[in-house]
Parts: sequence; structure tokens; C-alpha cells
Amino acid sequence: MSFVRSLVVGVIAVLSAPFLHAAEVSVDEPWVRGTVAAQKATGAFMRLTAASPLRLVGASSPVAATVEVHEMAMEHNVMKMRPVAGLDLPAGQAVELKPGGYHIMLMGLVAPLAADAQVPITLSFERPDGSRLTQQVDAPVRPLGAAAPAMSHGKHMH
Ligand SMILES: [Cu+2]
Repeated sequence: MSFVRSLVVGVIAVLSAPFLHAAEVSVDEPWVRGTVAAQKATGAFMRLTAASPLRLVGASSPVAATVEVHEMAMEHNVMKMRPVAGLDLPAGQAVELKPGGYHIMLMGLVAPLAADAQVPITLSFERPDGSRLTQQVDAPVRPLGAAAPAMSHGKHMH
């Protein structure tokens, strides 16, 4: 009887595991920098907080042929960006992906990203045991140089 019960509990734990994993990482304030006509690449930014240690190992999006995790780093006194194999997310600690720092690079854009669009991005994470999970994010597009024009135009809108 107790064997059957522990078997049932075990099966329930296995079945519910994917649903628990869906909330393993919270994604806050995702956004993508808007692009102009000939531009083929842009960055996606967000704040990631993992409940338990995870590693961001990749991403994909239908709007871009190639998606990579990038970092900004000084190389011979020049700020450059380069792909990284992964970005560690310590448990309970918010990790910021922002302009000038880590970001998700969308390359080979299939079309310009207009300011009101939503960009679907699938994030891939790896757990310490090597297993993977993915999470879907819808990131709104912010226009290039949004802050300054929005403020200067504000007075004329009403
Ligand atoms: Cu980049």
C-alpha cells in the first residue's frame, strides 16, 4: 500500500515538473530597440530573475535569422560586443540585460521593427544538472532614441 502511494506521489511529481519549471525564471520589462529600414540587427533587453540557479544559454525569434547572447567588453580600449556561451543567473538575484551590458542580439532581421510591434523571443536556460527549459517572452519595440523626442513633443500633444 505504501509502495503504491509513493509510486503515485512519484508519478505526480514527474508530471507536474514541467509546469513548475515554467515559473523558474521571471522576465521583467522586456523591450527591443526599434530599427530603421536598412538595419539588420538590434538588441533585446530585460531583467531576469531565476528562482534557482540557471544559465541563459541562447534565444530564438521569428523576426531574426540568428539570435545570440552578447556582452559588451573593452578590447584594446574599444568597447565591443561579442557572443557569450552563457549568462549565469544566481538564485533570487536580478540580472539586467541593458544597453552597454549584456543583451540579446537579434541579427538578420526579416523586416524593420516598428515602434508598436511585439517581438516574440524564446529564451533557453540550462539548469545545473544540464537539463534545459525554455520561456516565451513578448518584448515591445521601443523607438530609437525614444526618451528625448517623447519629452520634447509632449508639450504639443494636448
Ligand atoms: Cu550585440
